[in-house]
Amino acid sequence: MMEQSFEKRLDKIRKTYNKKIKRRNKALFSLNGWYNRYKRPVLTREHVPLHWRYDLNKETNPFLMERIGFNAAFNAGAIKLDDKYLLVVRVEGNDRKSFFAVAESDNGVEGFRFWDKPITLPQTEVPDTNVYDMRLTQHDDGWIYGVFCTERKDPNAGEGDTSSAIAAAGIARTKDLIQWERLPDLISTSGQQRNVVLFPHLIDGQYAFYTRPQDGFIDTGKGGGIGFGLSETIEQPEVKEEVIVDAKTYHTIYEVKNGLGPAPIKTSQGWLQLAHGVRNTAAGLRYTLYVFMTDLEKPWEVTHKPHGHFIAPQEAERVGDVSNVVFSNGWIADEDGTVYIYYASSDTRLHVATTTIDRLVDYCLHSPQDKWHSHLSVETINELIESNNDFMHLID
Ligand code: M1P
Repeated sequence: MMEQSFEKRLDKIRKTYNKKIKRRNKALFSLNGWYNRYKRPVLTREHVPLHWRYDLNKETNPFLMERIGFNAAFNAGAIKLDDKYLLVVRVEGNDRKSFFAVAESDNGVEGFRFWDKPITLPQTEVPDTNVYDMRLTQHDDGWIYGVFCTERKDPNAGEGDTSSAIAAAGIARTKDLIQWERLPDLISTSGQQRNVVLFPHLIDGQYAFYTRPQDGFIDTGKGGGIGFGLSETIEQPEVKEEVIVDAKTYHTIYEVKNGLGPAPIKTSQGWLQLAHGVRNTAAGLRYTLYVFMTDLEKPWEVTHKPHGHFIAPQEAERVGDVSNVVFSNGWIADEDGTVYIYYASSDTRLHVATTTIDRLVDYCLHSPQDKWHSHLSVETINELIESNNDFMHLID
């Protein structure tokens, strides 16, 4: 085989990379009117900068091979700072270790570029084996908090058990997404925690967390449901009591488990919430996203909850490392009311969907609720059909 010169290969790698990250994106027509999907993902593993992957020194890397491989760029926390759309992305190496890295765009739908280096996350006394799914909260106390899942091997795992793990909520805070201060992990009464989100305001002078209590690492067991609890301080975070905001429920899209996505968005009608629900199928777990609203004064009380999913994996989104999954832990509400929902598909790549606060509120207020039985779903459909009697000429 004729070896290609280092220079020729470098030229090709550089051009391929630049083409990838400069590609424009385009909103697609939306049949449901709830949001617009986009033609291309906003981030993939191919967006990982070349200097994280290649040793660019011809002397030490004469074949210009990748020295470090990256497997995926997905579930991202999101925030807008200084007019930039910033994502704290879960980047996963070929070594199966996830870490966080910031990617930036001028308009939120295209042109995302990773900052120069990944985030250096300070460690607690017991180092994290793996970290993922950071939720960002701009808190009234002036800090930006990142709450994420920290995973470590279960110290009680039996001999030969190399997969049992313990998941907990790790907490770090920053002012600029560059320097991070690590705080102790959240203590709670349930065995494990994932999908924990800090609420942006104090409640009764205490820090408030949405939680997801679970008995096991994958299985939520008796736990499960989106919970809510208060902690006296953030420096020694401890939630002594959790109330269930939204329980897992038989024969729904959140039958097996659910978890909150990003920190909620405040509207005049209530807090908009985005969450994922998980059900089981013969083909494995299926993750979809749903939207609901909680009370302005009591953000742990659900006021409106449309039935079923809001975003489900479709077409190419359905396939990836963990197929049939959409997951979101980041959204940005712009000053003009546009909402950018960053959702990942199949634990592989990250997409954007855009909508508005008005649409989301309308969706929550006017979509039917789940009535738990097929015949009652038919009743709901018939009500809509009846109300359309005078308007049938519009579609005939
Ligand atoms: O693989 C799907 C998702 O599984 C976990 O979410 P949950 O705790 O709700 O099951 C997380 O590992 C998440 O990152 C992942 O996308």
